[in-house]
Amino acid sequence: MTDLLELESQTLAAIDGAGDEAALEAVRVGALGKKGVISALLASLGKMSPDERKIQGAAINGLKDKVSEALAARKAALKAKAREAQLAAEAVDVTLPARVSGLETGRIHPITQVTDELTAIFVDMGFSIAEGPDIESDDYNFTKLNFPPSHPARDMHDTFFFPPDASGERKLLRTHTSPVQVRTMLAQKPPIRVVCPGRTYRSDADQTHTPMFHQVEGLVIDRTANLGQLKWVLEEFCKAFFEVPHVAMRFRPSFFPFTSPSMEVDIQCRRSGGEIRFGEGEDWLEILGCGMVHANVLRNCGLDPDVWQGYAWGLGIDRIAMLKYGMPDLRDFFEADIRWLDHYGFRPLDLPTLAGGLSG
Ligand code: 2U9
Repeated sequence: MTDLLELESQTLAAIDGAGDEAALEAVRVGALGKKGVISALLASLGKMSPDERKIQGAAINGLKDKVSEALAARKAALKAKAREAQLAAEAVDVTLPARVSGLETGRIHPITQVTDELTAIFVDMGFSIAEGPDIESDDYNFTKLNFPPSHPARDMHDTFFFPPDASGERKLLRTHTSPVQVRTMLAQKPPIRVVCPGRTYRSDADQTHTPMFHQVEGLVIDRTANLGQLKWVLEEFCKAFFEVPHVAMRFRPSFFPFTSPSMEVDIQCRRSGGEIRFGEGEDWLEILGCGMVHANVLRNCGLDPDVWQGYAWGLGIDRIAMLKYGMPDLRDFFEADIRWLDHYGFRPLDLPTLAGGLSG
């Protein structure tokens, strides 16, 4: 009997001391498993006399019941403790401030915004977008565009030339996006309706000029392309871009080697108190150049000028971005100053669409 009491207190103490479910299982196997101490005691009942079995049987079965109950209670307690620990480890502080996404803090550069606005307008009119390399040949940038060999734009002061390569060819940074239209005419059969936005380079730097700037040029080649169509395209463009129902435009005669006749285009505007309004008023503002594609350019690009006509235009993206959004100094565009971008930049998800209003 003393042995049973001793065994009971030892086993219950081991159950109490089991720190986790694995340790508790080890105690259960040691007591009630196939080779466990209490199982062995139960097995010994068969060898006892009936009287002794009656007494010992009650005592051993009583011990077995107590140990089983204690094991079940300890198991439930350990499970509850493990669950509590898991809940504590996985706790989330719902009072913490939410993380601000890049979509809230990032900004679209005004040049990107205005380029997207321009391309949305021309794509809506049925134009395709074409791009080409920034590093060009003298032939595509000048010769095919009817620049005479001595033209001042070829001069070292205006154009960034690379040193001659092994074959003696002197590559350059394109001074306009016109070589993209040359490439398009050489690669595609007319009719052509294409708009070419991109970076351009000239050695020039002041409040309204930077050595790298952006242009968008357009080209239409068709059998009956004419000045009336050019005028309509530019008027529709100006109304959509400046978001006004009417624009008065002035076409002044000008000269470019690649167009004939050539014109510079002004739109009417009103300046008051540092603000500028487009489409009305008493002032004129130059915004682009245009003309009919020169017969020599058509010929240089493989087209018969007796069959095909073309009109083209070009404008500085940086300049019209400054005008539309009131940014006074072009040099700030490329300073990468985050405070400037915060102020003049656009929200990433406010994409320009003609339906939704271009500038959001
Ligand atoms: C081809 C044929 C004709 C593109 C044209 C202009 C007029 C023009 C300037 C505007 C402001 C450049 O950024 S700026 O200084 N551009 O005035 N550009 S017509 O004419 C072309 C182009 C390619 C094959």
